[in-house]
Amino acid sequence: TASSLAVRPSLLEPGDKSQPRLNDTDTIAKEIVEKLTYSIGKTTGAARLHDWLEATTLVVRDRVIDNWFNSTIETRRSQAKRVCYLSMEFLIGRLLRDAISNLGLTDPIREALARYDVELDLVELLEPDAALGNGGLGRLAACFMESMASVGVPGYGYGIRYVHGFFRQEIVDGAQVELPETWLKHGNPWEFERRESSYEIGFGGKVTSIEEGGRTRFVWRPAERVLAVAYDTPAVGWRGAHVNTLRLWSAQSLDPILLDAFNAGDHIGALLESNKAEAITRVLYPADSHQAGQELRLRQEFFFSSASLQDIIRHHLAQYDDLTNLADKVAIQLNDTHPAVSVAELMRLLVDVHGMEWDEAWTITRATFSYTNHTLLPEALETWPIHLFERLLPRQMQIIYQINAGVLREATQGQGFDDRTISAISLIDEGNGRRVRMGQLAFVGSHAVNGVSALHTELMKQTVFHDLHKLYPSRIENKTNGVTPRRWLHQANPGLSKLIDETIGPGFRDDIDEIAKLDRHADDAAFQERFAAVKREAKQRLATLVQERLAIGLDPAAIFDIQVKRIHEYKRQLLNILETVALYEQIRSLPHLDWTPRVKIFAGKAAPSYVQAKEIIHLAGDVARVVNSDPTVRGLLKVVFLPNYNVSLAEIIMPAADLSEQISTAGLEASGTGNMKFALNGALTIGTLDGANVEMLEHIGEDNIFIFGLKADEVAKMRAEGHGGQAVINGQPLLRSAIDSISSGVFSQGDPGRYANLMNSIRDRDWWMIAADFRAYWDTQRRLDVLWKDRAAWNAIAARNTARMSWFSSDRSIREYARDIWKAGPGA
Ligand code: B1H
Repeated sequence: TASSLAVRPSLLEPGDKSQPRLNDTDTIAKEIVEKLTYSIGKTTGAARLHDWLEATTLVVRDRVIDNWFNSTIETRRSQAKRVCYLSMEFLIGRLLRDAISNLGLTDPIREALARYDVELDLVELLEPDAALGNGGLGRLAACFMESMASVGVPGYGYGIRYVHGFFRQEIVDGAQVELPETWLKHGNPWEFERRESSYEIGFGGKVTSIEEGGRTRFVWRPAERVLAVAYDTPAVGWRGAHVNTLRLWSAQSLDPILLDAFNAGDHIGALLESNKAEAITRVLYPADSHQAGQELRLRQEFFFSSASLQDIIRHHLAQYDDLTNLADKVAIQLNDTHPAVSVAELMRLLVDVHGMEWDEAWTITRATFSYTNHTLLPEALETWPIHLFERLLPRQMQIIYQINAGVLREATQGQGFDDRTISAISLIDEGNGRRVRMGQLAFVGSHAVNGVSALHTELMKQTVFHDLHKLYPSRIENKTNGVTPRRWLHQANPGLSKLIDETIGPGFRDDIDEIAKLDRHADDAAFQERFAAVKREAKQRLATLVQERLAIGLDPAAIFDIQVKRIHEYKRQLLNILETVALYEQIRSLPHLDWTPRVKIFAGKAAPSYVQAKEIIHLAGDVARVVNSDPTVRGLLKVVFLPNYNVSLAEIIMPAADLSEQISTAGLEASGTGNMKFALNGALTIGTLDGANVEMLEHIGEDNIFIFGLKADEVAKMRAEGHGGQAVINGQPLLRSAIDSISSGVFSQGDPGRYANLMNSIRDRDWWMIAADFRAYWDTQRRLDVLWKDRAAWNAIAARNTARMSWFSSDRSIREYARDIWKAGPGA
């Protein structure tokens, strides 16, 4: 088990005689007290919990660093290919428990702290949750960092060190209020500033050309320059075998203060430039599945792209002194289009700065980059107005035109495509006031383009990239998402991990596929009971949290029916709320029936400017208030909206779910990853045939997952035929009554108009197929009510979910990327 895992002996530099660190409780206790004394300046008697957190972190960090050096040295020595994962978001959450658990230090640290009456669990809770991301896309990047380290891929995450991560959500009078998040307030022991790794990033200015040896050379003279400074955080793999680096960039001005201006009495003006520079990495845009179109966002994208590429090139030149082999030694993955400007910037660096010929640079660029698409939603596809792009990045704009000319030449001369196809392929959208299409840029600049589930990848070929797919028919491939079982099973659910240990042995911790051995036990009554007991304990923990935070009492004997994710119309929290209202009304009118007790739990943040999403949050809270105070449904129905959903809250919620809601309008959720975390922890899924649900059905089997509703092609067809909601509503009394109640103010006393827009949108267009899917959803929920009463049957299905989810480990995803796209990692 975890405590018997030893950290690898430290190698450090060849010839280093330092002894490997000991990990017994005595040694750890001694080191923690030493840190407390000499690094923090506290006695054990005076130390507060925060001090213990810091001291413990430093002790763990020392061990991480030993392994970090080993990994870095080994990658360099073996000249292994490096994988650079460029992402605007890394939603890594807390790091201490992750590091402790992956290093196998849980028991000695727990015991060492206990000697001073300090509880490790309480210490861990004090660490701020690093929320450098919005949702699934950012969390995927975090799972991938952990899996790259666990699988042994030399990975470098590149992103932005936002001072303010994802906003903190409070609910005030039912409405979402956004508050600034300040994760760096008490410093961050996990990061190391690398002042020696700083790069100048330019914006604006002019491009000139000079003739040089029969060749035109372009020189960009930016009007503004800011400094990108690196901050490195170690990413520890399972058993500490490999430690990778997450390098986040922070913006600084080259001149901290304009002294002339200051001395002339202009004290504010003297700081303007430095404020403007630092603004670039100040805040994370809270836009999920929606393009944030402001100039500052484009600055962020170019800033971290350029800094990362300059770093990659410097590193590569230092080792190989040659750029022609760049693609053999580096793979760069573009996590969505947010770093897509990298394609133009790498061309600029190779051609303008390093003097390479255009054609050779283009071959290398395409061989180096690959691109992951995460959404088909039109409103999320990034495009930038040409005038903004060329004002901010004049040379990159020229390069994009030149790339475009080459691609369009291929399409017309090589393929004889017609005008419509050509304008669909073009990197420039001529229709909407001329814009640069970042998806097209990322696509043509990459040798591989992937979707994140089988269905999503198919739809990519049919929709957004239909025409580019015709031009480059072998470029698109699928890489279904995954989640790391270390964080989402071992750490989040130690009770379940222990039960699995005791049932099939600990081998599943090293090879998650072994978890399939649980399948044989799923029908065993004694095992089912232990499985149910673990679930019950997790539900009790969540119930305690809900009691503390919201003063709502939950009965762990009820079905915990949970939908947690960003609030978005396509994710259809509204469908869930309408079913809740319909159920509430049914229980009230037929109280003598044998209802199955349910707790409906919601959590998630809305983008601050997304009106409908905010109304949905308000409605969930309004419904909760009315339902929870109605004595006629007491013990049968409770509704909870938990504020401030984040990674740490997810770690408590995932193990506590009986039922996982994955009910997006089919064709709109690219993959989903919460669906995987829930099922791995033994929740049953009620869901549509969307995203990775489709593949979960294949792995878990149709008897063990609860699929309902329209399929993607049916949704597309109905939309094309101008489907509206009213006719459907008229034929469904339960739905009609729920909508009428909400519209008439039953849940918003004194403000009956509050949900008029939300309800009318279902009656009129029903764009998200809420009315269309209501009946199928309701029926499936009632089937689950019946199933719940057969405890053995439910528990068997729950256990089979856990047993059959191993394919959704991000280790599998990473091995596929490494083998098919990066040609890197063990065995490459
Ligand atoms: C996903 C985003 C996203 N898809 C734009 N797209 C953003 C788009 O700040 N922005 O501008 C931020 C995020 N995020 C999610 O990615 C999908 O909706 C999920 O289905 C998927 O599981 C996840 C990871 O692939």
